Amino acid sequence: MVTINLEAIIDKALNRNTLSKEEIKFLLKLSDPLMKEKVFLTARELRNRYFQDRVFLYGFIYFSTYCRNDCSFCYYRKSNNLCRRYRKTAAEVADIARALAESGVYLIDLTMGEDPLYLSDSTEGQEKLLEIVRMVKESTGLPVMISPGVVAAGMLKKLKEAGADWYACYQETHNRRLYKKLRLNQSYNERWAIKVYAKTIGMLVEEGLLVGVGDSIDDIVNSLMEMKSLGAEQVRTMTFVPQQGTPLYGIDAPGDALELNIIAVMRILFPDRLIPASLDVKGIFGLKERLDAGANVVTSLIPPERGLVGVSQSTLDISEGHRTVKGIMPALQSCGLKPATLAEYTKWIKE
Ligand code: SAM
Ligand code: MD0
Ligand code: SF4
Repeated sequence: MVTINLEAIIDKALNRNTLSKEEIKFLLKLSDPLMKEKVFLTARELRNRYFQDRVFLYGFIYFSTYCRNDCSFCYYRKSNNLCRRYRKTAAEVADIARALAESGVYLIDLTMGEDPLYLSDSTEGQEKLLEIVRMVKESTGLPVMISPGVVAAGMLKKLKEAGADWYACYQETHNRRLYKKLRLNQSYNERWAIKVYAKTIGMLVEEGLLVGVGDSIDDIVNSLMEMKSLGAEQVRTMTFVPQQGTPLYGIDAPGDALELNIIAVMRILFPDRLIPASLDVKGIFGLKERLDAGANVVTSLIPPERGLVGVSQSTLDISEGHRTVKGIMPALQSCGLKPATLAEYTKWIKE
């Protein structure tokens, strides 16, 4: 039997030697605080090697909460009557994006439910979506990420031409059986293929993993391998937050210890990639621990008083203005980190 030794794994990680699946599992399962701290310290050391003390800040605009899908974990699934739906106009979105840009973010994440208005075969609807991207690009000049769900290849190309640099579309799990229970009636292959296509047309891609929804440690290791094969520039994980009015509301809310271990393991496996610390899981309160685990992007910055919501935490910390550049500064400082400049960010995404 091979015994696994933490010091040896850390040594391998720092020297960028490939970890075995058993070693990755060992790290993911750690619960001893001292051992975990050693892993997080390693993650921070690797982050520092590639990014120094700089983090990237992303503004988040959930511009339409209409959706044709019924994902079992999501508050905005079409059959949930409890959620308030809205659709912002292109002018409103551009105005919010401008204000976000002025506040100091350097990427605008344009997220929507799979809104039939924009994703049906109608050219008119598609044109409206393209117009939003164009206007945001024009009014901010910033890198733009789109999170529209699965779109047709032709439409993705047009979205890129309209100004989208990034395509975010999370598989949630790479276990096909579990996927079926999460993304009900949605094709696994189609969701995967459109990300592979996005890479071929030169878009940057973000892949993501949802944890605490029936996934095993083996599933997580498998996901990390799949993420590697995709070559995503940004990789994320988020803990499942149970949502009222949805099928998975009743399951026990998972703690986020596993998410933190995964962030650290992602940093070890993908040291030079972007890894978000999302404000959408535990709000401002959860930021420091995610950064301390090795994340280097703060996502889900949402301006107050604009009638905007988050995804898994639809209201948490928004109206208080905590999910703003100003609101997160104390947490960044307490981690010894500072916002990068836009020039540093654009340099990174062009490399
Ligand atoms: N509708 C698009 C899609 O599904 O790809 C884009 C937005 S979707 C709301 C963005 C992501 O939020 C999902 O892929 C999922 O990972 C995450 N999410 C949604 N509901 C969540 C929940 N209850 N807990 C944690 N993450 C959640
Ligand atoms: C986030 N709430 O960054 C957002 C969302 C979609 N691209 C991102 C999940 O946490
Ligand atoms: Fe719709 Fe996205 Fe929610 Fe699924 S995760 S129900 S596609 S908004």
